[in-house]
Amino acid sequence: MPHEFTYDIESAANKAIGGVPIIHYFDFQSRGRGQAVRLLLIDAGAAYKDVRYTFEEWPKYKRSGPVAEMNPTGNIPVIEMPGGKILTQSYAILRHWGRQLGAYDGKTEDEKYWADAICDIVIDWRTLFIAAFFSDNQKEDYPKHQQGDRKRFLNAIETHLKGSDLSRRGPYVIGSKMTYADFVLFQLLHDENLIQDGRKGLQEYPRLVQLADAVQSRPNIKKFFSSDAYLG
Ligand SMILES: N[C@@H](CCC(=O)N[C@@H](CS)C(=O)NCC(=O)O)C(=O)O
Repeated sequence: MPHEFTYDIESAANKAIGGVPIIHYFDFQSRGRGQAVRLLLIDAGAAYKDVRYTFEEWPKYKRSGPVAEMNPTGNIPVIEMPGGKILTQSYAILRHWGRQLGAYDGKTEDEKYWADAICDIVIDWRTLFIAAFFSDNQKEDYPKHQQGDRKRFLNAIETHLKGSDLSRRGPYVIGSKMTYADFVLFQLLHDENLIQDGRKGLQEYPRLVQLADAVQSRPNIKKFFSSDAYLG
């Protein structure tokens, strides 16, 4: 049976997004696309309920049962909202909640474009990360990824953030205002274990350190990381 858990107390942010979401995702520590979605809720001070599937039980739930019925692609995260509305596709969910909360996006068209562009780069990177990390040949494929694609993406994003007029001053992707793209980027840096151990994995990437520091210093995110709800 999937493990269930509720985080925080229902708030005005829950009202803005239509209630307390139920997040169906892997029981995969505080990692993955599901955690990027949770991070936005945590930052906004919204409560959520987790339904966590172990990797062992997941194939059964993917084939049949509520998740299979809720999402024709058979993927997670899947979100159930009160009243039965179903949300799928993590990046679309982040943008959707951002609009409902009137936050987490740029103001100008250029800012919105830039947040979307950085998010798209992270999407490409995460796809390659997952392929290597969950490969049957992980022992060879993940180190190859770390030295190859991961370095390429780190260099590209660092260069973008240092070079763009919007990003240069930081700390976030579009400057002083946090967007959904910051959650997406931060979560991948976390999942690649680059921000742990004093940002050791980001020694050559000071602009990414600045971004990670800013995200992790936000009051609700800081509180989450020092709570029992943070699972590594
Ligand atoms: N574009 C989708 C991708 C969803 C996806 O691939 N999810 C993975 C977990 S992060 C999954 O469902 N894996 C299990 C499976 O494919 O059976 C999103 O962002 O939500």
